[in-house]
Amino acid sequence: MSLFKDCMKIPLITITAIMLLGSCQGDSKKEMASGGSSDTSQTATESRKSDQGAEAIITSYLDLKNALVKDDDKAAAEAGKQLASAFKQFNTSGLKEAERKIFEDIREDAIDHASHISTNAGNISHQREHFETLSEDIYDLKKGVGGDQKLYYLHCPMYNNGKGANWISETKEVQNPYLGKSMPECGTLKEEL
Ligand SMILES: [Cu+2]
Repeated sequence: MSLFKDCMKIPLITITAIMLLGSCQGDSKKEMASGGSSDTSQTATESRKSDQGAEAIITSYLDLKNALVKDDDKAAAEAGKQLASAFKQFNTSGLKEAERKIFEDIREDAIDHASHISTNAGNISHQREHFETLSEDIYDLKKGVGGDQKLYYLHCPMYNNGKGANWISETKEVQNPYLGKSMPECGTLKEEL
């Protein structure tokens, strides 16, 4: 981690460090291809890269949410798999120190929930249990790490015997992922993100 911190100040070494770490070879090749760039454009590349990572996470989460809206456990499992891998592939080197800390706090938990969802086709109620906590992780991610996409934080008062639960949506219109087709319009807007 401290390696990353130092590298933020020295873009050239960032490239070397990423190559040495080996887990991001695709990205480093892209950087090499556009190499010889100034510090400014290097920084732009870094931040664009992390935006794309967050975008992949949000897109997979929304796919998962929409699968649950349709009571489609198989599509939910597939989206859960995509979501876990988006979290694994997220490159934190473009994040500020505080953002990276928030992300690292979320990552393991989110991968765990997404993985359970991916292995529980045929048990949509269990997928929804994991989706509830996962939604809080995505909320924290959106708040802490950002991303440009306009999102809505919605609340279902009825889920889990009236305990209630929240989710993130790309639309203001309520399409409930917890109750699915049985009560698609149950819910209220809590916050615009
Ligand atoms: Cu589970």
